[in-house]
Amino acid sequence: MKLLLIAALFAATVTHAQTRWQLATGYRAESFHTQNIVWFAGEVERTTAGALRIEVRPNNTLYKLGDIRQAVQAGQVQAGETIMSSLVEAIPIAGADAIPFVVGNYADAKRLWDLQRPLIDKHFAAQGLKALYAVPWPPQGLYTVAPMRSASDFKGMRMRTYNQATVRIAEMLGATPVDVPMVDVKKALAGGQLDSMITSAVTGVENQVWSQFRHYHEINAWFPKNIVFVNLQAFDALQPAVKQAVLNAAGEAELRGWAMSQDEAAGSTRKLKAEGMQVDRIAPGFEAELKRLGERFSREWVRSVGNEANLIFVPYYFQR
Ligand code: PCA
Repeated sequence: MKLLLIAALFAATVTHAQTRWQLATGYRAESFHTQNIVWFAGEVERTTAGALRIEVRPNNTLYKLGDIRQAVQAGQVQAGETIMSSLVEAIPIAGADAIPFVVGNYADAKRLWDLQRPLIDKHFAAQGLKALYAVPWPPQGLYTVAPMRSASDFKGMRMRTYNQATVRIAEMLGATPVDVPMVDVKKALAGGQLDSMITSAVTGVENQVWSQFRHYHEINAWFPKNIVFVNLQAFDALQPAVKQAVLNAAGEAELRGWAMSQDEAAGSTRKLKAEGMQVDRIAPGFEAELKRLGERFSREWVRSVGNEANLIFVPYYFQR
């Protein structure tokens, strides 16, 4: 009896010393991003001997993807993940990884992130947030129900969008933007609501889009990143050793996540082919049209973001 009591008291002290965070994300538990977060959380728990436990809440169950940043900022939930380019209203520079045809491979995506990160850290801190790590989606390709020969083929088509950049691109093509969260793409397709979309091969596989989309064009348009972050006060409240453990695990998660993304890129494209989709490049004329559209997008973007755009793109283009 006495032993039990001691054990209970001990457990109570340990529980008391334990911090618990919840981490909200809008992507499915099976997504490679979420699996990486779960792995990260496990590392944090292990290396802090249970002093910090991070419970991952996927699939929009705690907060919807679009509300996660505000919820973390307001301290309603300690941590979250979102797609960085969805933060452009609060942090314009967060859209740097969703500009068409700037980054065409993972090495350049990494160079871009290295230049973008200090600015993201600064803006996050000013908003009471701390960025932990970011991981790219595989390259963004173009899905269509029918073969496309030129930009004018998109007029009046319904194009699925997931951030402000994809909305602007749909507008430039004369298509109708339809905002569909990643986890609802399959449903929207089954309901016949979409004629095209720009996203990764892995997102196509997760939503089994081959039932509707027949074509996947590998245009490598951009490499958008998901970012994992935490409320700054919650982070600052941790013991120094625990903080360090979180940062170490975040560094590892970033490296691991980039490798996972590359693996997914190749595997998912193979899967799309195996399911009978036609995977190819687009006709040169159409490609040239898309590149011009990308240039127009870049000009608009730089103009709206101002000087911080130079802090990224002057070194990106001129200091290799
Ligand atoms: N998948 C997510 C974002 C980018 C991607 O590849 C989506 O389609 O919403």
